[in-house]
Amino acid sequence: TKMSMTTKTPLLDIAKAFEELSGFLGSQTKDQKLRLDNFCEACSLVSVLFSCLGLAFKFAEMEYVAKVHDLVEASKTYATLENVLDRDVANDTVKKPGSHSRNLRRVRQGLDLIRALFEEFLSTDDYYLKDAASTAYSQVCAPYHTWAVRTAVSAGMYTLPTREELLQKLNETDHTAEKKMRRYIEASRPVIAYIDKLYSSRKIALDW
Ligand code: 1PZ
Repeated sequence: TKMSMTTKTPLLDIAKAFEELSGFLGSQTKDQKLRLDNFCEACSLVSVLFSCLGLAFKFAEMEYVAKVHDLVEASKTYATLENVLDRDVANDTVKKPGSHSRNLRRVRQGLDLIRALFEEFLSTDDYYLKDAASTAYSQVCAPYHTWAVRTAVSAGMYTLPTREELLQKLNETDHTAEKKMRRYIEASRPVIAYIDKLYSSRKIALDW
């Protein structure tokens, strides 16, 4: 209905938060930098999606939330994403397990996974989410995950809710979800590209 197009839902909050970030990046003058606390706020909203995925993805939720939490802690010391990278480059800890720059890279992969998942979701009307989720995962995350993690994820795919169940949990219909997912897909792209550039401009390859 017309009402639910504009009703406040988790998906709308997520789309809006990323539009704010991408809007900021688009309007950015030379010395404005993306603030880490603003970035973390948007990333935290994404966590609600996990509560819709069921117990099998509890581990993914804990992993994602822990990484975002680490960046929230870092935001008390580092004002911007650039500051985080610069510090880890200076200390040679960009890829060190648990470092802020490594956790930022992981969170970025989570954001990209959701983008890919929404794209898959919109390109089919399958009753089960397994194929959409598997395709998104294999494109975005699988290349960087260990065999053990990939195996656990592919087993978990069978336990995903159905399309209808997911929409219901998100308080959406196919119709109301579509526009919000598209908004996230568009808004997350420049944010993800911005993060990638933080690494590549410092000569850090993105193959991990
Ligand atoms: C209908 C929706 C279906 C979505 C299915 C998506 C399944 C994704 C499962 C991802 C499991 C990740 C498990 C752990 C990965 C870890 O190896 C790395 C370790 O990083 P390290 O500590 O070595 O630096 N952790 C991560 O990559 C953290 C982020 C993973 C979570 C991303 C998912 C976010 C999106 C979920 C969609 C709602």
